[in-house]
Amino acid sequence: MRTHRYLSSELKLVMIIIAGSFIVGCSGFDPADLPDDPDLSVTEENVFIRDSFERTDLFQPDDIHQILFGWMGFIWDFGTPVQGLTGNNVEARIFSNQELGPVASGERALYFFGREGYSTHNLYLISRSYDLSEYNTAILSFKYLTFQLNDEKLNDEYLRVELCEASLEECGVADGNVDALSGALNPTGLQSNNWKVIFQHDSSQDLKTWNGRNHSISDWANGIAILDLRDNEGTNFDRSHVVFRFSARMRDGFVENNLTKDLVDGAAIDDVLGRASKLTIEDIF
Ligand SMILES: [Ca+2]
Ligand SMILES: [Ca+2]
Repeated sequence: MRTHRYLSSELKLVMIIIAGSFIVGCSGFDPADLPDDPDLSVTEENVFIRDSFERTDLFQPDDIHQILFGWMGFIWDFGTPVQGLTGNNVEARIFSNQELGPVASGERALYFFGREGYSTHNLYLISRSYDLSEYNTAILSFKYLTFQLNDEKLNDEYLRVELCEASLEECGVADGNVDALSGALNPTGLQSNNWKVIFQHDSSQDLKTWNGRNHSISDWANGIAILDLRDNEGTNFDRSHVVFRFSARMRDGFVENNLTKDLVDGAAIDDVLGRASKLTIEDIF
């Protein structure tokens, strides 16, 4: 119980500030309302995913790393599972703060980017399937930065977090703990409307001048999504098989698809932390 009280006080700090904004979705979200550095201390028992991307490759050839970091796989919308290195310039790749601008923490962060030249693509980084059936609330926090994902003409560029609200089969992630390279991910399900948006980036926070190299640490925004794990009436949402994903959509990427040039469409994440609590949202408030 001591743990819960401790957790509760931390959560109150964050949740009071963002009261009402996230429980059912992301409408009205304003990253400026969040504390600069949410103090989400953790106990090992309630962490289900944590990744600061302090490594060279998003995925290693063995499955151990994916278990370790909590991801099922990465895929882009042509349905080709990739390791973030062979996606025909539509990729998720870890860069250091020597290669691109400063990261939110440590020395590395994960960047999503598309391909130059008006071919809009979706990129999905998919979590493993988590059994959160013993919990009432889950909180996913992370740092993010987007680069010119503010195409007003198309309103078609974003960084989102989405939750599978149907069966894992219907979401295209049938074998919830098998890595992407095995072919377990199904592009049709991945692009279906079985995924509910639980966070969307604030496009007004995305300066049109950012190019992957000219931002500062303080430009990284706080992202947070809160799941009411009790709220599964009328859906197939199964809290014993919780799968979420980062979903990025963009038109372009690096200029001339050259990693040493400016990033004119992209999104970056760092410090991903998912925690589950037995407290209900009412308890927390
Ligand atoms: Ca990092
Ligand atoms: Ca753009």
